Amino acid sequence: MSKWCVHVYDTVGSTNDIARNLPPWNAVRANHQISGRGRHGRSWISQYGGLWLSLVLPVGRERDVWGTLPLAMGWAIVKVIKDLGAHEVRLRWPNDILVRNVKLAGLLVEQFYEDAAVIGIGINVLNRPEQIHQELPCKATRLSDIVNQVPALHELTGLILKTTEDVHRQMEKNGFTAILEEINAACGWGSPRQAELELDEGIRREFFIGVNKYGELITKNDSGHVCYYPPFRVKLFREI
Ligand code: BT5
Repeated sequence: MSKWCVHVYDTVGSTNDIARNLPPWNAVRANHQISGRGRHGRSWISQYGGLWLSLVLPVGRERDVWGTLPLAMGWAIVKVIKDLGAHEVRLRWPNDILVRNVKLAGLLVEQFYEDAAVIGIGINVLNRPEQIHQELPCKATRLSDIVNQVPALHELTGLILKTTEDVHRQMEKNGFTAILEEINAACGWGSPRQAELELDEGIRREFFIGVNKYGELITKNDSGHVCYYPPFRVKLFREI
């Protein structure tokens, strides 16, 4: 039997702000968010027709979990979308889900308490974010453009809850390393590529190599030096 208790709203500010007051294994879904947010103060367009969902998950007290949780949960969403028949779905470190090179979904993982995480998941399903945001044409896509049969939002929610619960269990049992192996084996990152990293100290161009067991980005710079970046250090990660 599922552990989840789901609360459904029509309009909210951000589902993450409702979920932050709930204990683990509660989930909040809204049809519309007025102030949906992304990372580093960016906004997230959340019209009717998309899936705007926040899950409260229990986490152990080990520091490493925080770096790896967004990737593990991103991988859970990729699995759900692949199972719906979509091809070429992959992760872009640290929290994007892309179809080819355009963004289908994003995750915002926030920690309000030491032992619980709020996993905010935004998936474009029937909505067209590019109608609201002038920058997004060619950068965003939606589920209904890539699968033949789009599940109803409550069904999609059910699939996500089940898969995130499975991945969470797998993480508790075997740690993140096993999931990382699965991501790498299934080409979760796509092919090797050059990337641009926006850091507090400026922009760097480096070569994406992969992700380590702490969820840190591994890159190589022009002089062959290998660098490691935890997600909070990188404001923007662009593939070139
Ligand atoms: C993210 O941030 O990708 C995390 C998005 C998480 C949204 C969920 S919805 C449920 C929960 N409640 C919330 O308030 N948030 C979470 P980031 O990597 O910072 O990407 C933000 C950027 O993506 C924006 O600056 C835009 O360029 C672009 N963007 C905004 N809305 C989009 C959309 N609907 N589809 C595709 N791209 C979008």
